[in-house]
Amino acid sequence: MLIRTPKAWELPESIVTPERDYELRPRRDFLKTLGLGLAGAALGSRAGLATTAGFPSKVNPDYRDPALKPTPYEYITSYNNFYEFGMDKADPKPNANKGWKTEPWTVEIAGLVNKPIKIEANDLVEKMGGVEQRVYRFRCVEAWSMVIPWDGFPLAKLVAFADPKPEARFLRMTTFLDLKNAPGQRAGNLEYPYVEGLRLDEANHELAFIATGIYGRAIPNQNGAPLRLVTPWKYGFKCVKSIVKFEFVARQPRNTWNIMAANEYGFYANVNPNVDHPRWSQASERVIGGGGVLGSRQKTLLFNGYEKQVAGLYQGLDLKRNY
Ligand SMILES: Nc1nc2c(c(=O)[nH]1)N[C@H]1C(S)=C(S)[C@@H](COP(=O)(O)O)O[C@H]1N2
Ligand SMILES: [Mo]
Repeated sequence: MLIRTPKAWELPESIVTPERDYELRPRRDFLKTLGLGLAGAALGSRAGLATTAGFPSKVNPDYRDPALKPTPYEYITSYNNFYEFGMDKADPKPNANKGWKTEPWTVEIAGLVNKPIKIEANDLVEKMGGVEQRVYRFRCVEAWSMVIPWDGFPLAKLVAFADPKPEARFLRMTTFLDLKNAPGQRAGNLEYPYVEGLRLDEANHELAFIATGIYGRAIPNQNGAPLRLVTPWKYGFKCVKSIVKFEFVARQPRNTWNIMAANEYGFYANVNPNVDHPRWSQASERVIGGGGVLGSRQKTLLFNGYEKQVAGLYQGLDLKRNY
């Protein structure tokens, strides 16, 4: 039997087990966060929170399944994957709030489009007609999940705004590069900048969303301020954070985790309980914040519960090969 030495950037197998993953330390803080609600909108302008345009957001009832119980705000904003700011779940919150500025923030729309533009994130939100709130399931490839009330706008609006040329078939999204403020980039724990991609029909799907907020407040730095992708039927690594560039391209782009380990992370990243990760099962998931500190477990659903909406995108595609 071959014994592999995991590389520094690889996800350790221990993170998919329900052991002592959710540290006991932040538990105290959860008690302080009850009753955010109404104060939310005003908090948007506080230091560390960016892209305040569009708030207060309005709930879109079409994307709010009453069966879903949102994960407490404190878990969503302190249990993070954002390797630019460190590899532990607790790293991004402190490290992304030590002087890294996410406002103002320039976003570039480029590539095969009729309307290339460089625009400030708040101005982009205004052009998109403000923000709405949707409650989505969130499933990380590491087999944990949350339910997140996102504020933002449909990605399809940005695509329409860009007015892609007929040759554009994919959308490539790139995160910032800032060696001074991002210790993970200095350490080179992944190849940077972080990039992700979608087919254009995926980008235009009604569920694909650009989040600028959580729970009605501007999105915190650690969650990908000022704007990040949300594709709820795909594994979390698809949801590229702190985007600086939307580039319309003709050919399928590479994505960061696929570059790091192509046999473990594909382009599609569709949530699929029937296709295991080479090193762990994807059949079930640990619910963060559910049932005590360690979370309860539940079965993982095909396309993360959005099969009815998205299965049509993948008709005829071998989901085992196209993981
Ligand atoms: N730029 C960037 N985007 C990223 C990541 C990252 O390390 N860098 N991690 C991804 C992974 S693996 C997950 S699970 C989600 C986590 O989002 P959250 O911290 O808001 O829950 O962000 C994704 N987007
Ligand atoms: Mo993830």
